[in-house]
Amino acid sequence: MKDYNKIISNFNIDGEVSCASVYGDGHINDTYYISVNGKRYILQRINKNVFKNPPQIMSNIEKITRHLRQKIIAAGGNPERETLNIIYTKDGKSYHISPENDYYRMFAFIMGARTYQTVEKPIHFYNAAKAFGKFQVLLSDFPANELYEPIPNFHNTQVRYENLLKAISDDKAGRVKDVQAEIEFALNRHKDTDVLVNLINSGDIPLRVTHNDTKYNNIMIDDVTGEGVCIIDLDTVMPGSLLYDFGDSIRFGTNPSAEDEKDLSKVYMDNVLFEAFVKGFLEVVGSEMTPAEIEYMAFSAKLMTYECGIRFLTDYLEGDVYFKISYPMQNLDRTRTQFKLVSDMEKKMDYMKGVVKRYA
Ligand code: ADP
Ligand code: GN1
Ligand code: MG
Repeated sequence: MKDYNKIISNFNIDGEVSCASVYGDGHINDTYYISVNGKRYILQRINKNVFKNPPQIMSNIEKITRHLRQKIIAAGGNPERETLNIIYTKDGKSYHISPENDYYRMFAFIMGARTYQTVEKPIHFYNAAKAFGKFQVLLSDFPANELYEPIPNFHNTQVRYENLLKAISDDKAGRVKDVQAEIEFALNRHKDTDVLVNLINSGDIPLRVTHNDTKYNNIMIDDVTGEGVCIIDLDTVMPGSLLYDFGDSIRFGTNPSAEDEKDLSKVYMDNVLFEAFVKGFLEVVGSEMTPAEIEYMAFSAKLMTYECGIRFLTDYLEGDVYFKISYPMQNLDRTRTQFKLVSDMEKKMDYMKGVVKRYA
């Protein structure tokens, strides 16, 4: 058990911890729910293996939340709920370094809302699409050159593919022999890795300031209204394609089962949820999107799912060094769900393109 009091004594809040527990289902940081003097907070230990330079990501988050806060106030919204609020340390920093050299940060807990691991109602997913779209619009005038790139090539699918090839040839964990079918699935789709990278390099698809990790458990859904209240997990906000955000939302949210579901018959892309998200997203950002962005929306859903599958497979082959796991084969189960979703989307690609066309 952590000495929460010792950690939080460095932050600008008074009182003793009355309740604390490990919290959430993120794959990266260690997250804790903390209650102090009746007020609730999120405490996080930043994953230093993933984020090599925590002060840089905190600098990004300070700037982004400041920008969002101003915009939310100007629009008459509630900045305490509609964006993350950093709790600063007593010496005015956005993070605290412990004697063990761990980086901790705190946020005000967003009340009256929650995250979900799967979509309970299509309307929630439609609302999430609008909120992710709004996030995009609010950051459209953010100066991208002020942001550090927390993880270079984060959604460069070519680089992700090269990392997979290296993991296969290194075979560090001796697992290559057990995953031939998954490797073959990934290699067979090699050509897809070039598509968005080439369109971005040629300037046909613009770089914007994007979230880059728009899974459904990175948005707080209001308990009463069902609206998407706040986009959280801002660690990977950096220049990227809007299609990364659209595609990753579809990858995670349209699957009615868990990301590590073992029964693959339960894993598919739900058409109703796809349509709900497309509708909401296009309603908010459609008018700002270029024709190429719209054209590649359906493809981006498949690509982001494929890329995520490649990342899980790479991590499995490297011995589970990146994503948190709670049992030994979890990264392989995650790989299989992603590849099942890719197959399903391949079958539904014409349908998906038709839906985009209908709402664009
Ligand atoms: P990770 O990077 O590991 O995914 P997140 O920042 O997404 O970590 O946080 C993990 C979970 O903690 C979220 O899915 C959400 O349920 C919860 N959470 C994070 N920030 C807040 C907040 N400010 N208020 C309430 N819950 C939060
Ligand atoms: C991680 O942190 P979390 O759980 O929201 C990962 C995403 C993956 C996702 C797969 C920084 O997101 O890129 O798509 O797992 N975040 C990072 O579920 O690598
Ligand atoms: Mg998260």
